[in-house]
Order: sequence, then structure tokens, then C-alpha cells
Amino acid sequence: MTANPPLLSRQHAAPDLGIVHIGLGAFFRSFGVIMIEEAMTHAGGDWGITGVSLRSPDIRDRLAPQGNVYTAVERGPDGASPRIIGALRDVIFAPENPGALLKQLAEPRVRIVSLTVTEKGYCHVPSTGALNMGHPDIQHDIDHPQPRSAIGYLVRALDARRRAGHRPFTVLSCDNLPDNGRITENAVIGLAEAINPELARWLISEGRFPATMVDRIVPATTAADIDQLAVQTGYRDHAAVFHEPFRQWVIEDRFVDNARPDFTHVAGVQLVTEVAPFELMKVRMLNGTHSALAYLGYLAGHTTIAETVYDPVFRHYLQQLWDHEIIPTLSPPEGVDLHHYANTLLDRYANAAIRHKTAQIAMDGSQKLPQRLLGTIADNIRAGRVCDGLMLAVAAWMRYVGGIDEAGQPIDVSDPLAAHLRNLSDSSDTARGKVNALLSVEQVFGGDPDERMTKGIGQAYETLVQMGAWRSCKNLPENTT
Ligand code: CS2
Repeated sequence: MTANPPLLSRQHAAPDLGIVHIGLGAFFRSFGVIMIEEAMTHAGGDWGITGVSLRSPDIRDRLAPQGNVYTAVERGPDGASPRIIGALRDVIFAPENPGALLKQLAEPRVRIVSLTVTEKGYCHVPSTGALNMGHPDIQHDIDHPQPRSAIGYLVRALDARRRAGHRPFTVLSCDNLPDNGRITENAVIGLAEAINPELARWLISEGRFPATMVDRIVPATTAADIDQLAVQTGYRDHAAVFHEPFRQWVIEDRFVDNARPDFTHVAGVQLVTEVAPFELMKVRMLNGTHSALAYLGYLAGHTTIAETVYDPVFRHYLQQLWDHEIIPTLSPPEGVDLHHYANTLLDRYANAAIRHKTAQIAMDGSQKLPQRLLGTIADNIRAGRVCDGLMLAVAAWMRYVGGIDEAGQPIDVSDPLAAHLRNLSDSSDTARGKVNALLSVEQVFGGDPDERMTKGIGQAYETLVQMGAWRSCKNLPENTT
């Protein structure tokens, strides 16, 4: 790999360290790093970022030869605009040197530790939100001072700060989980209690875990993206990211000692006292329909979300979901018109410059379904509303995790429960048998799935088997509730 010094280089000296970010994927490099950099440009402050990868050295190896500078390319319907980002100072691959990461996290100048570790990174039970004490990484982290999980790093580093008489850092979850602040707080305090109850007490009184809602569509970078950028700019950026123009970051303004970047002049950031209505809106309206389109679109042979919504059958299905099955379950955040929000989402999905793969969104469904689809279904059932479209989406997930597509080809299912889900699906030859087996997964569906849900998903699954995803959507009765 060659660095390209004159073209791809830091325009200013790297800012001093203020934030450690765990889970340095394409999303945070397209989102938080950019907005934090803008905050420093407008208002100053030492909020330089150390990025951390827990699972692979790949991004560290791509960024290091470039001095941790990278290009973020905004792709809109009218073209692509690249921009060089310099707020990242350093990248640590944690398993290589856990001690170095713990040391950095314990430094008092680190005032915020932000996280994008995906749903499964919280080691919680998706159907309840509680820390999964039986999770192998949590078990490991209780017994070993050098952690494996993000939660383990937070707890050990917070303990080091407490022992040294320092203030805790704010833990800022930026994952798509409703009440992500509370889930993070439960996980951190749950593990702290198992390690040292005194630490847990300190965190209950001094720790801060603000909730956030994050939103920007960022597909995984491909080799073709990097080639295309090289043609446009004349340099090869091995860590480039490609994102849509839209961005929204709603943050609960509750930081340790009020220490945070000044976001006053940063477009798309809202500091609020209550994130929950924004998060529920986003997780159900955006992520819920994303998952529905991912499973159904994939089964129907569509590769990207844009392709799926260009298909009139899926576009109609999507509109039905919003109008009749999702919006009726929500209370809009102040000043937001949910139908207008849905129109904006449709424009974003239809942005063909963003090749967001259905297979990418389909990943980790067992961790995503409860907050994206199942809560909405439960609310509809409680209110006596029909929600056949959402049931069809869950049935499509069940088809997907069964591992064979409509043409009889294998599906590469990526999910922490993939093997278990496949076994359950294979445990019966009948549609109903498969559905019932999958509904027994407590982590996803809770203890006792509602009878109407069982029936609805069962019927939807049979329809999917008989007529395939496209015709199942086409034949879905108009929802008039
Ligand atoms: C997507 C999200 O991959 C997925 O599951 O639904 O990454 C989605 O693109 C973002 O949440 C948009 O903000």
C-alpha cells in the first residue's frame, strides 16, 4: 500500500486527545468523526479521537500508512464530493495490546468514550435489554483483568480511573438500539457489580450514559469505490468511506461535568433532554423498513435497497408499512411530521448513488428484530390493528435464516445465532413447524409469543413458500386500518 503524502494528508496538526471511539467502522468515520471535527473547527476544544477495533486489525493497517487521515465521500443524486478528515489521531487494535487501550482509556484527558459496536456488542439479551451474564465474553471479562468485550474495557478502565481518583468518562452509545444509553448503563453497571460492587455504586452516582439517535446511511466500502475515488482525486485512499448527504445526531445532553464538543454550529446535531421519541421513530420507520426490504428484497433477487424501492411492488409495500403499520404506533417528536419523515426516507432509499446491499442490512437479524419489527407488531396487536406487512417481514427473516433462497441456492447468513437458527429451521419439514421452532428463540421473541403473532407469521411464511417474496408483497391485502 502506498501513502499519497501531498494529496492525502492532514491539513492541520492533529487535535489533542479527548475521545476514544470503540468500533471504528465505516459508519462512525462517516458520521461522528466528521461532526466532531466540524465542532472543533467552529468552536475549538481538544476532542481528537483515538479509534479502536476489537475484531480486526484491517482498518488500523489501512489508516496507519496514511497518518490516520482518510477521505469521506458524500454521494448524492447529483454527484460525489470528497473531503479529507483529520480528527482521528490514532487507531488501536485492542486484542494486540489490551494494556495500551486500558491505559489510554484511563487518561483523564479522555472525557468521552463513544461506541458503535453494533447490537451484539452490548452482550445483552435483545428481547429484554438486560446484560447476558452467560455471554462467553462477559464470563471471560469477569475473571480476567484484560477484557474481550467493549463493556469489559469500559468497566476495567472506569475502575482504574476511580482508583486513581479521576472522574469517569461519559459513555456515549451510538448504536441503533432504543434507549441505547440505558442498555449501555445496565451492561456497564451489571458487569461492574459482578467485579466490584463499590465500583458499581460509584458509577450509579457519577457515571453518565446519554442516549443518542444516530442516522446516516453508510454502505460498506468496496474495492470499486476506492478505484473510482482514485480516478476522481488522483490518490488511492485505502480507508475511504462513502455516505449519503443526510445526517442526524440527536444527543441527550447529560455528560460528566458537561464536558463535550460544542456542537452549536454543526448541522444535523440536536442536543435534547429526551431522545426516546426520536429513537423509536428512527428505529421503527427507518431500520424496521430497512430490515423488511432487506429480507424480502433479497429473497426477490434485489441486491440493493435502491433497486428494491425502484420496484413498484416493494415501494407500495413500504408505503403501506409506514402509513398503516408503523406511524400509528408512534408519538412524533416535537415539530416532526411523520409522513413527511417517511417521504424523506423514501428519497434517501432511492438514492442510487448509495449501493446499500440487502445482504448487508440482513446481517445480525436476531439482534435487530425485537426493536425494529417485533415491538411494532406487539403495539399493533394490542391496539387491534392489522399488521400483515410486518408479519410478512418477520416470516421473510425466517426464510432467510433457513439458509436457502427461492432459487434453491445457499444464503450466507451472518448472525451470532446463525447455526442455532438454521438447526431450528431444519428441525421440521412443514412451514408451521419451522415457524414454531424459530418462535421459541427466547432471546428474540421473549418467553411467550402472542397467539395472533404466531398465526400471522405462520400464514405469511406459508404464502412466502407458495408464491415467493415478490408475489407475497404484491398480493398483500390493502391495509385499511
Ligand atoms: C441499517 C443501518 O445495516 C442496517 O441494519 O439498517 O445501518 C442504517 O443504514 C442506519 O441505521 C441509518 O442510519
